[in-house]
Amino acid sequence: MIIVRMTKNQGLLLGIGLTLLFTAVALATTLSASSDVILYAFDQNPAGTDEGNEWVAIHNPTNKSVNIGNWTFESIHGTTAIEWIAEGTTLYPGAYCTYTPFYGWHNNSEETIILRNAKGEEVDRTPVVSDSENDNRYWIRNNSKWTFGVKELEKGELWSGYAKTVVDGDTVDVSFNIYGIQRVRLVGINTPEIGEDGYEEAKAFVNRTCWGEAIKLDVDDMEQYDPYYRILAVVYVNETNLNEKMVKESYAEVMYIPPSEFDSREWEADYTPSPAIASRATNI
Ligand SMILES: [Ca+2]
Ligand SMILES: [Ca+2]
Ligand SMILES: [Ca+2]
Ligand SMILES: [Ca+2]
Repeated sequence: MIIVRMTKNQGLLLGIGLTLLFTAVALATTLSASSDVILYAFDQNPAGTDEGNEWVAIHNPTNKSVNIGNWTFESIHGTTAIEWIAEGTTLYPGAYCTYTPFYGWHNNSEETIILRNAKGEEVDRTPVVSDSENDNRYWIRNNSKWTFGVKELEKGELWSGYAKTVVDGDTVDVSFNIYGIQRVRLVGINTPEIGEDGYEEAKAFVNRTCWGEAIKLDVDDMEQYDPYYRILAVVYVNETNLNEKMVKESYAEVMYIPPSEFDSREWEADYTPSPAIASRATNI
């Protein structure tokens, strides 16, 4: 099953299906077989529950499309050994593809992923690595070396994904095409913690608004990650700034922590900029 863009109903299929997200996918036309596709990144211990959130990303760094139909991923130590890529799947030049089964398939210690082509020949394999950190950090290939951490994201971009799981009123697990599933903290706001008044309401509102929806992320270019390695971003659902809406509808309070690309104080209805800020604004 290939899901490029999901509606809410299709989102329900998440629990029973496999998910493939592509930057570029099409049925095969004239394709060359190639073994230049590489394993790019994977998270064997994603933030929170591992089942359904462990991901592996592959990349086609060449200038030729590659038919990756019937290719397989093999995890050496995980409970599930082999998974197939759907027939007729093409990885365009420069494209990335993330693969996320709905069950656990990566051990957190001493795991290896092997990529094989349709003939069963090994195309690439990761080193044997462990991840005891229950957060967004993952193993990623930098040139020929694998390193552990998070990647600095290209600035000024809007990132497309879909909201896979709403963790609470200000935290959402988002599925990306390049970096798998990432925990995203809605920047500039704060919602009640579990057990506090308003917690359920805020979480339910985010669930209603964006669960299973295609969303866009405007990552905070002044501070891309918080201390827990969550991506700091404004979430857009159908062009609406969800962070701002949470404040306007009283589900969240403003929590402005500079440096930040976004001054969330402006989202409050009664916000008036100080004279100094106002005069600076007119000079821009
Ligand atoms: Ca985990
Ligand atoms: Ca991790
Ligand atoms: Ca795991
Ligand atoms: Ca930005």
